[in-house]
Amino acid sequence: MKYTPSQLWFMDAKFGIFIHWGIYSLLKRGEWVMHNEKIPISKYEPLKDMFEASLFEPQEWVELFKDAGARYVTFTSKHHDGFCMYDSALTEYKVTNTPLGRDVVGELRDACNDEGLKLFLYYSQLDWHHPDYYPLGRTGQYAGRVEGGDWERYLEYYIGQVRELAVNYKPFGFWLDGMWDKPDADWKLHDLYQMIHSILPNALIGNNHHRKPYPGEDFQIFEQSLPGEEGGVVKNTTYISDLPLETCLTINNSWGYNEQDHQHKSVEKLLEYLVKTAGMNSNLLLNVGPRPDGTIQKEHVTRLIRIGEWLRKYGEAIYRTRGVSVEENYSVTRRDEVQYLMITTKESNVLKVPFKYARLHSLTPLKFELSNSVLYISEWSKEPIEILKLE
Ligand code: H79
Repeated sequence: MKYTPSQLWFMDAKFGIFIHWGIYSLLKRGEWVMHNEKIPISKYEPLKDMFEASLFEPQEWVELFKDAGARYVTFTSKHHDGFCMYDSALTEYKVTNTPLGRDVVGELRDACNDEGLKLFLYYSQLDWHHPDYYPLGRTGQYAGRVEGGDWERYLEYYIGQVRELAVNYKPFGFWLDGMWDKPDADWKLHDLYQMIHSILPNALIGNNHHRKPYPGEDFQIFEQSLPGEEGGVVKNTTYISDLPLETCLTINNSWGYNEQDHQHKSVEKLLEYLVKTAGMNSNLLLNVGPRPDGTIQKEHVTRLIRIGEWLRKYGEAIYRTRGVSVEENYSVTRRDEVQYLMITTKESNVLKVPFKYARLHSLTPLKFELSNSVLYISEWSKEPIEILKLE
């Protein structure tokens, strides 16, 4: 497959930060709280009058993400609750009508531009708030909407909103989600993608529908598991296309801020994901869910900083590489003629590797010998992941 310059940029970038932030953050129980707790629109809407986010500093977010080694940011412009985090002309249900009163997407775009990070916009095609999202899908039955909305009008609304995002914010790409709520509906995908590409010919479109990519999509998304892996709540397709790949992942088990969720993955685990996704030729999109006040919880900040420290030391094995393979104990990436063998589990001191008598040298201070495609490790380093370079 011949890749466009945007796709090549994307594949080289390797690491992005996902942000889930909206009025659901106020309830501190994740971005699905409206559906999970059967909160009707009449009770949920008033959250917008409480959204002050007095510590929202997009510049600080973006500096942190840059320090973490991320090359791009993907932000929820509208999640399933239907609330818009940008200044849409098509609804009053938006962040500029909150006490915060600022255009969050616009400010984040400016901050990203200042720091040289690319911006992708997440947009939920599923909408638990819009009266024309009808017939209802598999979720959103407790919102209290009257029956009889007009699906054609909803299509105009949502495609119109994506058009606004394209025209007004010119993101590097779009990250769509929620189609799985009505898998058999006509979402006018062809029109949607054509519209985006007519306004922004180079924009990258990805859609988290968990299926084989559709024509017009520029990258393929996997959620909460490595490409091709089965299992978990999300039924990703096991089909891996030729498109650039991206795997999105939560640090704990929540996308939107969840005060009760303390199951944060260790830095070592997160680095293992980064190395494995790179070995699979995929990007990693790692999520943070800022608090309602606009700050990012310290458990996540410290992890991002440590990932950044690691990438500053060993980023040559990740950035601008292509995946070669992922094995039980190690992953391999390459850049032109150079290959990197990254050992993710230090269980066995004897590893069968794909190199014969090659000239390997270590980037991490471990002691090893290679003989006849077998690597004998006599001493591990203290680094979470051992890296050997083959030139
Ligand atoms: O934005 C984040 C999540 O809120 C969103 N995608 C990520 C990036 C997401 N929503 N849902 N899921 C991910 C997976 C959930 C699927 C299920 Fe279901 C919802 C399983 C059961 C309820 C789909 C709908 C399958 C049955 C009903």
